[in-house]
Amino acid sequence: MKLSIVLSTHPAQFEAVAFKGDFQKHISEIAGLGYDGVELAIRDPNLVNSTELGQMIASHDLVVPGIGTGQAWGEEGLSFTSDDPSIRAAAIDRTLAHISLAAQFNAIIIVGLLRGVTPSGHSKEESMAYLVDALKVCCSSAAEKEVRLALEPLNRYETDLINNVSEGLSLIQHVGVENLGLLLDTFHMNIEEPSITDSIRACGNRIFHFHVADSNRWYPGAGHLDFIPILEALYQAGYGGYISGEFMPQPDANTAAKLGIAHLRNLQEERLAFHD
Ligand code: LER
Ligand code: MN
Repeated sequence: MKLSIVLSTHPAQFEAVAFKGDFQKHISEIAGLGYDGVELAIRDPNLVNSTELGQMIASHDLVVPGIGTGQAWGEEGLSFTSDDPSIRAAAIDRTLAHISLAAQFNAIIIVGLLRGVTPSGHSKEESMAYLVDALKVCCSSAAEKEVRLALEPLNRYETDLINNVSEGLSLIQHVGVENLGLLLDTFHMNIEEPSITDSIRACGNRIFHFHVADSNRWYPGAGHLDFIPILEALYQAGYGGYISGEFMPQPDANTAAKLGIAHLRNLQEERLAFHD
C-alpha cells in the first residue's frame, strides 16, 4: 500500500489540505512521517520552479502521484463550464500547463473543482457539453505526453456536475478515451454512493487515483468510516496506485498526518491482503 498526502505549494483557501506553503519544511516532515509520496496542489504551474521542486522532492525519496488543479477554481474562478468562453479557454490552458508539469513527474492530473458548476440561468446539459469538450481537448494533449486525467466525483454541495461513480463512469464512456479515469474520494463517496465498496468494485481499472479522509473529513481513524472493507475493495478492483490523504489539518497538520498514516498502516498489518 503506497501512501501519499496532499501538499499545497502555496497558501490556499481550500480547507481539506493538511499542509500548505513552506514547501521545504513540509516535504521533509511528510517524508519523516513515512509517506511514500506527495500529491501537489498547485494553483498555477507558472508559480513553481519545476526543476527545484523535483530536486527537493527526489532528495526525500518521495514521488508525486498526482497534481491537483482545483485552486484555479477556488482562487481565480476558472472553470470548464463557465458561461464566459474566455474563462473556459483559460481553464483549458491552465490544465495544459499542469499536464506538462505532470509529464515531468509521471503524475496524474486531477480534475475536481475545476469542472465548475452550472451557472444560474443555464442548463446542466449545456455544462455537460462544455465539460466533455474540455476533457477531450485536455485528454488529447495529455495522451501525447502519456499523462492520465482523473475526474473526481464531488458531493452535491460542491457541484451539480458528476456527484457519483455511476455518473463519472457514464461521462468517461461518453468522452471515449483511454487516459480518462476517476479519482475516488472517501469523503465524497460517504455522502453520495449507495455502497462505497460496490462503487469501488464497479470502477475496476478506471480508478486512477484515490483520496482518503474520514466521514468528518479529518484523518482516517478520526470518524466513523471503516477503512478495512474500503481497502479490500480497492485491492479487489486491482488498484495499484497511491492512497492519498486529503483531510483537514485537525487538530493540526502534523498530528493529522501522523495519526492518519498510523491508522492505515495498522489496518494493513491486520490484513496482509493489502500488501502490494
Ligand atoms: C478535491 O480533491 C476535493 O475532494 C474537493 O472537495 C475539492 O476539489
Ligand atoms: Mn478529493
